[in-house]
Parts: sequence; structure tokens; C-alpha cells
Amino acid sequence: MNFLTAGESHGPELSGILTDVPAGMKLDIDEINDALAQRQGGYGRGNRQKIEHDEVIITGGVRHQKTLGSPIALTIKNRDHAHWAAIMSPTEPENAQNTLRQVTRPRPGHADLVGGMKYGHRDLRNVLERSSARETAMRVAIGNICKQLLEQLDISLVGYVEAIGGVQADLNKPTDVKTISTAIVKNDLRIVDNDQVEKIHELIDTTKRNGDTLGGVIRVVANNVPAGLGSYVSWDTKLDAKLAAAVMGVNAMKGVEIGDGFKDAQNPGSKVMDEINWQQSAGFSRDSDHLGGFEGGMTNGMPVIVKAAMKPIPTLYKALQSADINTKEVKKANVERSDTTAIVPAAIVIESVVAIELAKVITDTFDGSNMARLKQQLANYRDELKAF
Ligand code: EPS
Repeated sequence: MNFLTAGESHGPELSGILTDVPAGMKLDIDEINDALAQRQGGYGRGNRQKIEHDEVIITGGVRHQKTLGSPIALTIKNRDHAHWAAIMSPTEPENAQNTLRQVTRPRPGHADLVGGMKYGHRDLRNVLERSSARETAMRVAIGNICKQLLEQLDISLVGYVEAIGGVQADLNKPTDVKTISTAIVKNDLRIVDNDQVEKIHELIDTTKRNGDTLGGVIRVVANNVPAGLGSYVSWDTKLDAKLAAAVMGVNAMKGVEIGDGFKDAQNPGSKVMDEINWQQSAGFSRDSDHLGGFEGGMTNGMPVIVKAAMKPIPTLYKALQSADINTKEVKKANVERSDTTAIVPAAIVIESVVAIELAKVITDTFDGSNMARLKQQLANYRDELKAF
């Protein structure tokens, strides 16, 4: 299984191709669109989301709501393109009108400057259009297909917001996907602890008034992931490493943690290892999950727990210092319309990329050509694990 996305933030549309989804899998398009709507929401979003109404169009790989085993091709229209049609036209040659709104004062923290240096772009719009987190809409659509695949294999997962700015919104660290999913839809912050909503709204409002931005921490939990996915035998077969790469591949992420990661580094081994238990009904299990469901780069049957640290959005209305790439004059960075925080949508994006990696490892480990066969293989494998 693999995927590719293309498209600029204000270009005509986003495109995606996902390969090697098993044939015969039931695909619910409404569920993809629901995930896309969730990604558009959340307190702290900017005005762009009032323009967009993300809906996926499937143009290949699916027939009568069932996958064919062939590449799944998807598109999502950028409604805002209507306002950028000339500037972002893929076909018109450059002229005085369609080269307006050039970006020459790179925003610190964005790809603007380094992207321009690397690709030789003198209009940094050529960089920011692709480095924009708009692209994550397609990763959510692809991730939702993978999530549906996992759900049909009885694996569930959810991504949510653990902290915004410095405010912790999850003191209990739940490991049950259902519990988390029920709690986070009760507010527009995707947090478990509803009591923190008001405080965080105020924090976001004040930050916005100050022309500033906020980051936060995202936590993803996956349940019923069978033991033994990934492998200890080589560095590049470890599934936790692949998850970390996928998470770091999401815009604005600056840290990844598996389980209690950084806290584990401060504790003695006796407080970190998850002691082994065995029961007739379930086979081997653990009494705790400090290691986030991973040992030796392999899942160990406990809930998979992945965390991500997101830096604040680099576009500040109270612009930071920059230097013009043409005049070399040191002055304020370009100000582009932006969000105050995108931590809520980012939680769905991180959930999506974790879903993609889990679906990938499963379809690579077992024969992923046909859904019924895959289901049967996984059921047999689970029985085998229980009897070990
Ligand atoms: C983004 C800037 C904003 C965000 C955008 C990401 O877009 P615009 O420049 O059009 O206001 O809204 O995110 C999305 C469009 C989206 O769908 O998530 C950026 O610079 O990364």
C-alpha cells in the first residue's frame, strides 16, 4: 500500500492516489466526507474554512461502493481557487496581472525561505502554496479509507487534543477508543476534559487578539491492534519508526512520542516496563502500557499510543522579522491569512497518518489482495497468538 498527493492550496484541486487497498472492501463515502468536515472545524480556525466545503470525488478504484483492488483516485476541490484562478492558473503564461500577490518576505517557521533557496523560486508563493497544510485534507481522505479498512478488521483508533498552548486537557490519559471518541465530540476543541473548554477558548481568543498563534499536543490511541506488526530484525522494519516518520511528515510537527516516551527516560526500569500477564481467555497481556503498545519495534497487543507535538502556526498577524529576498531589506514578514491554532484539525490529520501506517503494515504482512481473505487471515493469526 502506498499513496501520493498533489495540489496547491489555492490551485484548482487536491489529488490523491492510494494503491493496494484490498478488493471487496465496503467504502462509505459519507464517512470520508465526515472526517473532512471534522478537519475543517475546531475553535481557532481562520476564514478560509468559511469558503471551503471539502468533499471527496472518487474517480478510480471503487465501483458500487466497493473497492476493486486497483488504485483509488481521489480529488477534493479548492473552492477558494475561484479567487485565485488567474494567479494560480496552471496553463496561462506569466503576465503582469497573474503575478500579483508575490511573496518576497519569507515567514519565519514556514518553508518559504529555504524552499525558495532550494528550488530557486523568486516568488515564495510557489513554496507556500504546496507547503500549506491544505494538503492534509487529502491525507485525511486517504487516512479515512485506511480507518474504514481497520474498522472492518476490528481495529479502532482516534486522535484527539491533549494540550493547547500550555493548558493540559487530558489528565486521565484514557486508552479506550470508544470512551475518548464519545468525550471529544462534546466540544469544539476535540478534548476529553470538557471542564477546560472555557479556559482554552479564552486563551485562543486572547492569542488571536494579540496577533499570535498556538500549538499543542495530540494523542492517538489505537485498540485491538494484534501483536507482532512490524519487526525487530532491521531498523527499517520497525513499525514505531514508521509511525514516527509519518507523524513528523505532518505540517508543523516538532516531536513524536510513543507511549510515555520522554517520561520513561526519567524513570527507573522497574517503573517503565509493562509486566507480562497470561490468562486462559486472552493469552498474553500486560498490566500497564508505558511503552505505548510497542516492544522491539513491534506491536505487543496493548493499545498503541502515539503523541505529537505541534509548533504554533508560523503565520503571525503581528508579523515577525524577516528580510526581503529582492531588496535584502530587513523588515516584517509577509502576512498571509491564517488560523490562530490548527491543533484540532491536526489531531484528525495525525489520526489519519497513523491509520495509513497501520493499514499499510497489515496489508503488507498478510495477503492484502482480497478483503474476505484478509479478514480470515487476521482472524487465524489472532487465534494463533491467543494459543501461543
Ligand atoms: C495555511 C493557511 C490558511 C489555512 C490553510 C493552511 O490558508 P489561507 O492561506 O488560504 O488562508 O486555512 O489550511 C487550509 C486551507 C486547510 O484546508 O486546512 C497555511 O499556510 O498552511
